[in-house]
Amino acid sequence: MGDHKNQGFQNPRHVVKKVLARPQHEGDGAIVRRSIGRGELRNLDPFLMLDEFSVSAPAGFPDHPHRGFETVTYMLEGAFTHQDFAGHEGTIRAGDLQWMTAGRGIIHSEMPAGEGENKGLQLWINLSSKDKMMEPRYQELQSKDISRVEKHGVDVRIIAGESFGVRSPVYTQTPTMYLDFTLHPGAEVHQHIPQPWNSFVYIIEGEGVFGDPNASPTTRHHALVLGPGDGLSAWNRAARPLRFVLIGGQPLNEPIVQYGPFVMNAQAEIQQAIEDYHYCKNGFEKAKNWKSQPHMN
Ligand code: FJE
Ligand code: FE
Repeated sequence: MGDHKNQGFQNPRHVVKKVLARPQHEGDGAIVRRSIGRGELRNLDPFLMLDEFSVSAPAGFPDHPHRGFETVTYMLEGAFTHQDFAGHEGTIRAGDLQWMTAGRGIIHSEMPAGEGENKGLQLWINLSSKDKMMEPRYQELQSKDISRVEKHGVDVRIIAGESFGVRSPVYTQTPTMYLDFTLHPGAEVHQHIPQPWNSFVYIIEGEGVFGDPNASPTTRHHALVLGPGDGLSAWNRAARPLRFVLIGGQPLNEPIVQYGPFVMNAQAEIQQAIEDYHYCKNGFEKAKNWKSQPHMN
């Protein structure tokens, strides 16, 4: 639960690792800043990847498959259009959310739809062995449908989980929290995080002090991995707004075998995924003769 009181935690979480997400090429001509999923931070159970993307047409992420995890796309600026092999299609804009549970299989395209730079965050959340082959599912929320709380210079958008007593309607197959905080100059926040969960912060804008009031400030494009404890405290001592996401999840504690867009528990299951994709079976049936429509720009 979010806490508006000026008090910390019995057992505050401290920053145990700081990673700068440097730009790298992905998809078709796209640039992403990867924090989780890069060499220094392979994964943070249950999280497999966090990319901050900034893409302008004609670059993008053309037709590609997924199996065994969820992709969560949260737009910061501009728009992105998705199309999948089951006929699901839509455009998400700044503040909108697409929570896609790929389960046994999705093939889709994700392409920029706005002029100029189209920016957002894409998080990959692993699914437990019992859920990896579930039916695919989408949860889409427009910006106006995402709950927001403003209190004492703190503005939080509740994408998943709960803050300040307000709960997101998003169902998280793997228990997850995802909060988008803006702290105005001078503001601070104390956010509860369930004890056994792994958690991290990713800074979008401004600079902030995290975990320990005496820590030095961290700027944008950095991920901060949090150690054990019952919550995170953050302070904005700068003259401009601080925006960051706080993401936490219950670890699965299962073996991870990843081959690009397929994430399973064993090598044999990866072989199976490659075969299923190749022969359009076990969840990839609709791949037969499917291609995304050309994009408007
Ligand atoms: C993918 C390479 C990729 N980060 N951020 C390999 F680029 C992708 C992929 C994405 C992606 C898509 C969006 Cl909209 C935003 C992203 C990687 O699509 F899935 C594999 N396997
Ligand atoms: Fe994708």
